[in-house]
This record gives sequence, C-alpha cells and structure tokens, in this order.
Amino acid sequence: MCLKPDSTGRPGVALIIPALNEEPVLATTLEAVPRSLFDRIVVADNGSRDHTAEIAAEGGATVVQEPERGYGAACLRALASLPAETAIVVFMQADLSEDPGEAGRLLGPIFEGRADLVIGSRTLGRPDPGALLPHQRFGNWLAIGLIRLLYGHRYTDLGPFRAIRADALRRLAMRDRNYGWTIEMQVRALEEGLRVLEVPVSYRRRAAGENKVSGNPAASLRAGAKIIWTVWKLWLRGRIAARRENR
Ligand SMILES: Nc1nc2c(ncn2[C@@H]2O[C@H](COP(=O)(O)OP(=O)(O)OP(=O)(O)O)[C@@H](O)[C@H]2O)c(=O)[nH]1
Ligand SMILES: [Mg+2]
Repeated sequence: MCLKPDSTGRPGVALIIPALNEEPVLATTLEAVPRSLFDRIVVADNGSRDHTAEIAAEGGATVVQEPERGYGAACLRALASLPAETAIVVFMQADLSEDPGEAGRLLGPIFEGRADLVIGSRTLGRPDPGALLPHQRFGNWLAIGLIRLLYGHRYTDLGPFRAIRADALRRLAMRDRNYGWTIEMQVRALEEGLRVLEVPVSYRRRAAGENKVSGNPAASLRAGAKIIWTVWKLWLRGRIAARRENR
C-alpha cells in the first residue's frame, strides 16, 4: 500500500497541536518545529481565553477553533480540517514537553513502510527527572498492564507525541473527546491489526504555562479513571461484536 503523494510528489504530512491557553509557550514550540517535514501545521484552539490563536497564526499555523473542551475534541476538529491528500498525521503537545525536532523519528518508520502507527515512548527515551510524575507513571503502568492482559500487546507508554498514516487513522473511527484519546488510538490500532511501533522520545516538564492535567491532582484522577474505563469499554465492545458475529 503506497502513501498518497501531494502536489510536490511526496506524502502530505500534517502536524496537529491541540492547544488550550498556551500563550506563554506556543511561539517557542512552533519555532522549534522542523518545517521541512510538514506540509501543514494545525493548531486546534480549544476555547483559549488568551492569545493562543493569534500566536498560532503568527507562527505560520492554520488555526481551527473547537469550543468544546477536551483533547480528543480538539484533535477531531483538526483532523476534519485536513486536506484529502494528507497521508500522515503527527500529534504533539503545545507545551514543549516534547522535542519537535524529534518528529523525524516518528515519521521514519512510516516513510519506510515499516509501521502504520508510531508512538513516541517517553519511558524508552529517558525522560528528564521529574518530567513524568509518580502518579503518571502509575497510571501508565496500570493502563499498559490492562492492555497487555486483554489484548496481549506490550506498550511501554501512552505518550501523546505520535505519528499515524491517515488511512489507518480513518479505520480507527476515533470517537473519544477528551482524556481517552491516546489510549483509544492504541487499543483500536490493535483491534484493527495495525503495525504499531514505539520509538524513544525525550520528555521534559512543560516549558511554561498552566499545568492542566499531570500537574493538577483532580484532573489527573479524572484522566486516569477515563483511561482505564476506555480500555474496558473497548474490550467489552469488541467481545460483544465478536459474539454477534459468531451467532
Ligand atoms: N488539559 C487540556 N489540554 C488541552 C485541551 N485541549 C487542548 N489541550 C492541549 O493538549 C495538550 C496536552 O495537555 P496538557 O495540559 O499539556 O496535559 P499534560 O501534559 O498531561 O499536563 P500538563 O503539561 O501538566 O498541563 C496541550 O497542548 C494542551 O494545550 C483540554 O481541553 N484540556
Ligand atoms: Mg503537557
């Protein structure tokens, strides 16, 4: 299966950055993006009350607005805005926790035809001390363990920095509108039999701006519960569908 080329003859690559009140850091993040890798950068402004949208536009990104709060809602809105010739989509945070310069590591295995989904694993790639908080590590461990138990696949992380072929992403029929987005993609990828690869990426604390999830205990608890629930829900849904087919 070959990747659909854009007008320049290479596969169209889009970078999606969901952003909620990221004014203090977004300009630096966009400056660090290796432009030659991407045909389009989309910032999904998730109802920010600051100048996130203006900064994104000044930084050369296409801005889409998603007033409904939630990481997944922002990603879905950005995806809906992509041109048909987009062949690969990369997702990255706005807060410079990830190194945009490492995007090539995620894209390489897809360009080479070795993978459909490439997860940037923070645990494989030595995160900065304190960048992954203990409750984040615990939540990751729990979710990864559950996937291993139910699906028999060993992931090492649920990191949000990732690349996926656009045709594969469409097959996943993503629905989650908030914290379950990353795990839904990983579980659905297994259900659909995608070729999944993990590559090490670096990780540090957000460079600036408000801690909204990992640095916020209440939000972390909500995110953790949603992540675990999402794995169970998808597994049960798969079992019910399999039973119906066998009848
Ligand atoms: N939390 C949150 N982030 C959103 C939302 N919409 C878009 N985002 C963006 O999604 C990315 C991930 O959210 P973060 O707040 O960085 O989540 P985190 O990395 O777990 O935690 P912190 O870095 O401590 O805030 C960032 O780029 C956010 O700006 C939303 O509704 N809630
Ligand atoms: Mg963050």
